[in-house]
Amino acid sequence: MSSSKAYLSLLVRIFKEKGLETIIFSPGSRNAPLIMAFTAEPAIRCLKIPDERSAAYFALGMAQQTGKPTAIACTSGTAALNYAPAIAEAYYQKIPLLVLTADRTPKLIDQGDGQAIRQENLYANYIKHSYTFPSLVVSEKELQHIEHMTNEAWNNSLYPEAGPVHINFPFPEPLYDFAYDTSRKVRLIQLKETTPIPDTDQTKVLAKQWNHSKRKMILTGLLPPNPNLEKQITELAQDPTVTVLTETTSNLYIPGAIPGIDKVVCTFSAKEAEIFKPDILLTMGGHIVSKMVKSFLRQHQPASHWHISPSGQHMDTFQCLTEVIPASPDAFLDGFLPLLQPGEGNYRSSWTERYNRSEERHHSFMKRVPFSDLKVFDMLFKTMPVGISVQLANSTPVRYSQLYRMKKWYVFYSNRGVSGIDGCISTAAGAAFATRHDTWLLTGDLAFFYDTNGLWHEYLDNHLKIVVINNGGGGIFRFIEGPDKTGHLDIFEAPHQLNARHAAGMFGIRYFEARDETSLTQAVNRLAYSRDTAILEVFTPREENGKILREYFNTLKNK
Ligand SMILES: Cc1ncc(C[n+]2csc(CCOP(=O)(O)OP(=O)(O)O)c2C)c(N)n1
Ligand SMILES: [Mg+2]
Repeated sequence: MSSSKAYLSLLVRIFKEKGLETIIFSPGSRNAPLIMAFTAEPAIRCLKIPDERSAAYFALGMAQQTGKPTAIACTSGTAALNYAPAIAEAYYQKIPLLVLTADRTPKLIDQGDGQAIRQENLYANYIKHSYTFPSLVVSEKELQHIEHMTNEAWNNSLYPEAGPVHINFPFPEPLYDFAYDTSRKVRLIQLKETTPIPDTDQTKVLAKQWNHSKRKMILTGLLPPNPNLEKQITELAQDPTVTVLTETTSNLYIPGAIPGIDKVVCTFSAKEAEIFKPDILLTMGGHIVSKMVKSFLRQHQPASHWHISPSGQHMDTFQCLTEVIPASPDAFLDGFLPLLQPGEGNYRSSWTERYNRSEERHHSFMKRVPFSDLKVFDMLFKTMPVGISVQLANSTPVRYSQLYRMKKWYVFYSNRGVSGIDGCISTAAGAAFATRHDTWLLTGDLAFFYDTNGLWHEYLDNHLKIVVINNGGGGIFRFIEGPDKTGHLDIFEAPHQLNARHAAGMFGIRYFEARDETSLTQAVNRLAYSRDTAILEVFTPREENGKILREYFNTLKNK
């Protein structure tokens, strides 16, 4: 192998063989060897996004949709630090990313060299695995070690559950002397994915307990669409002693299930909460959005909480975990369902009745609610085109979405791993780019302005549509208890007079705006038919939204 970095040919070829399709570069000099190595391999698509924070979220959006690792590569220094937010989100949302950071050689760290920080294990607290490659790779033994680490890095990004893996490359100068070398046969280390089979004895014990209980609750978190799981839970929901609570981001449409959890839980008095709490709680999927159901189940803890986790993660969200089921939900329910006997009781109907009461009040409230965030989301979920993917930005968009019974033809995604408002546009852009499928991002204004760099690249196309609900600041802080009692609401809300028109202009994106029901109906249509990426900005009354939402919940609560 000719140059000191020729070993990079091995890395590229192993990743290619493993199935890497896309790598996203951010500009720099130290990462030149990586740029030259990957661009020499025609099978791998090389993209470029200047802002590392945005590039990492874009890669996350792609991997969120493909289920395959997307690679990102940057230069040394703060460039690498800017990957951190998306890496943390990928870690907690279990999305595969290959994070490649170029670095100075060890002798230059803390010695006054530019762009030099301690990058070894830089993302320690939210990375599945971190490798630092040697600065110099010449011997056969060293090459075999590179092969081993490269294979392991790929496999670790997917098994037993997906997540981000980091490789740090201390590159000595010269940086531009790379030549792609395909002479050497590459060694691949296969890791055969096995679906963990639940222990039948454990399943029998659980089924016995389940059959004896009169109050069982299934609560689903963040999940990609899964028709098989939907069928299994629909069967479970036939049992009158079982209530099924789903979230919009669970993408499960189950007859008889409760899709608007907050609309029911907000109505419970302390005494009622004890009646509505389950004896057994069965959870599956990722993070739960509803703050109300979290506080309800933490205060009124079930005797048993079973969590299904393929990697055996002890996610104790309600501080009453009693069982971890190390399997995929499908595999566990396959063995569990045949052992069940339907019970007798009114647990399910007590929840359904309360839900139906709230639904009635919801619809009558919607008929008289003035133009506001609540009304805008109601109209959007009734008029957005069929079959689109919906990316929900954090803060109120993902929360408002929980208040509506969704149509089966929408698929929902949201960065609920760490719930940051800092990468919502970039993630949606990556998802639209990877799928070439109509993707609508519903975002607040602060989240929009925070990530306008998510528009700063050449991979925007007509599949991406952005709806900005501009309520003049962090509207959520006008609804939750606390901020308005501090006397410093402005620090929480960060009010502003900005609009998205100029950002759209800067990036050459079509722009529509709406300020009432009529203009919103027209604008949603124009957005849907726009042949290019487009932004619809909807202005709502800053000081009214929080009051209206509080009045909405009070209406549901009233005896
Ligand atoms: C990176 C990051 N910084 C701060 C927060 C805290 N935070 C949560 S919601 C929110 C306000 C978001 O405002 P906007 O996007 O306008 O949504 P709205 O509340 O108005 O719906 C903030 C600042 C966060 N989640 N992520
Ligand atoms: Mg806002």
